[in-house]
Amino acid sequence: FISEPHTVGVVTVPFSGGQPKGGVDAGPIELLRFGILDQIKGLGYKVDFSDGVDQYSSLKPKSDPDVGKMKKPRFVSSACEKVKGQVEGHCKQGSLALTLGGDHSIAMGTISGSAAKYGDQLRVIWVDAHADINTPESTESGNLHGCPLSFITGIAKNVAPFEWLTPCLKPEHLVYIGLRDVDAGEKKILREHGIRAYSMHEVDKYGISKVVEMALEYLSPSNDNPIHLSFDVDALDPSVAPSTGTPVRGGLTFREGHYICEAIHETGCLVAMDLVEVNPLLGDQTNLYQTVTVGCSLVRCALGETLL
Ligand code: B3U
Ligand code: MN
Ligand code: MN
Repeated sequence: FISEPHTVGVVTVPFSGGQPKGGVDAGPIELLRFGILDQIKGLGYKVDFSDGVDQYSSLKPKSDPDVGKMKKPRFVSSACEKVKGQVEGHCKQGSLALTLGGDHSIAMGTISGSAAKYGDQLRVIWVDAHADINTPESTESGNLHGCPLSFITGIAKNVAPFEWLTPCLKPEHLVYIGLRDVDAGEKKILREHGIRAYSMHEVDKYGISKVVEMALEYLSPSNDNPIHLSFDVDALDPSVAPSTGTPVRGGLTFREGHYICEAIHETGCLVAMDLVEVNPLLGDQTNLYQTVTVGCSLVRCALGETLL
């Protein structure tokens, strides 16, 4: 398998319903304002942004009471179902699907969308401070941005109102990089399902290049599987990406984050990328500038900017 997209299909998801803080819905607008589309074109890609900046407020149900512990479940479900359709459309046209969030709950949609095209071949690299694999039972916060992977992997089954979502990723087809804030319930899930995780401890111990090498070798020993990169900016250290809802100290450096994107680009197998949890309303202008520009440059590196 070799992915040689000439076109990047951009999906903007101004959505914040998977967590309580306003502002993350303005992430896509800021990334666009800082010129992410022209930057992608500057790398030689065509940009398919035919959907424009989508509105999600119209999907908001009049009433959305908690289901068990889950907060805003109907809103999150319908937003993710819409995202799935868009990402699936881009993937099926042979474009690389780039999704700009929005909070990380939207990965239920993005990965369902790329899996609709690539099926069981798909592999996911989840770069995050958090494991985002709580089930509706294990979640302490009830925030669905902490849960997408339990739905996608089918560790949480038949969850109403997410009937449209069918499990599409085996736990062994997922790898984490950057973890440092994992709930007790999530640790149990990771252990029970034998999920491969490189936390900040492993990044310190082996160095980022070895970690990425091990992750890729584990996921795709012959380097022939399509890869979906889901990048939460809170994986980066808060000194690098401060404008995000749940910053955790001790994260990836600027270069470590970029190295991950560059190495994944080098595989030639990247088919989809999410960039999520940029919240322009948190922090001052300098924080915003830093966070949005680092987001843009991660995307450029995943698309091959640093190739000499
Ligand atoms: N694990 C916690 C915290 C969290 C997850 N994702 C973020 N924060 N960004 C939870 O709420 O499930
Ligand atoms: Mn996340
Ligand atoms: Mn996170």
